[in-house]
Amino acid sequence: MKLYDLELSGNCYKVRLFCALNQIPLEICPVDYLAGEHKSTAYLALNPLGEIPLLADDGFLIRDSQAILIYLAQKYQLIQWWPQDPKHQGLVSQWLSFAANDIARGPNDARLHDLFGIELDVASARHKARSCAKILDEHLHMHHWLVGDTPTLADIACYPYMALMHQGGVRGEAYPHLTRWMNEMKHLDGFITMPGIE
Ligand SMILES: N[C@@H](CCC(=O)N[C@@H](CS)C(=O)NCC(=O)O)C(=O)O
Repeated sequence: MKLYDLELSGNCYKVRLFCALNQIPLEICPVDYLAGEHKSTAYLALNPLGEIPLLADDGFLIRDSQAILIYLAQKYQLIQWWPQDPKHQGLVSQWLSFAANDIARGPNDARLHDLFGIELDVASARHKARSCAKILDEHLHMHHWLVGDTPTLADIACYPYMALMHQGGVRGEAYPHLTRWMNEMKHLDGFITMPGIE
């Protein structure tokens, strides 16, 4: 399986982390982001959205980090990560959506502005980042993992950009339960890191 990847991308890191935690072999195919390779005709033929990550599995192409996580969990029957009962699966999906929407427009956007110089409303992004941190902190005050008693795809999808939030000018210290959870993620067997996550 080939992952079209950028080392500095938290979305790509979600896939790399999940594969590392589950010993899923992955061929990393670095995309030259600065040169705009993800907008080249050849790449757009693979992913018309011009985004990474993209997973290629024996001719089957799938984009979007959340969708890739579900595909891998289902393919390898890692049902502890992607519970099959409706309520737990619904709750995991709820956090996958939170990662793809709220976290993307909050800590992810603030980091894009500060680290990569992308022009956007950074005050709004930081405000949304703090809101994400507060929501997660309150949830993790009452729950050890985001859903159920063990880590799931919900934790994998939400973790990277929360752990990178400081690169968008929002510190995590004010959120003790979020900090506890982020530390526990680092202690999972097989955990790998990425630049920006100490
Ligand atoms: N919802 C997608 C978002 C992917 C995404 O925005 N990727 C960024 C890199 S982290 C990208 O390729 N941006 C290029 C662009 O939007 O033009 C996911 O979760 O994978």
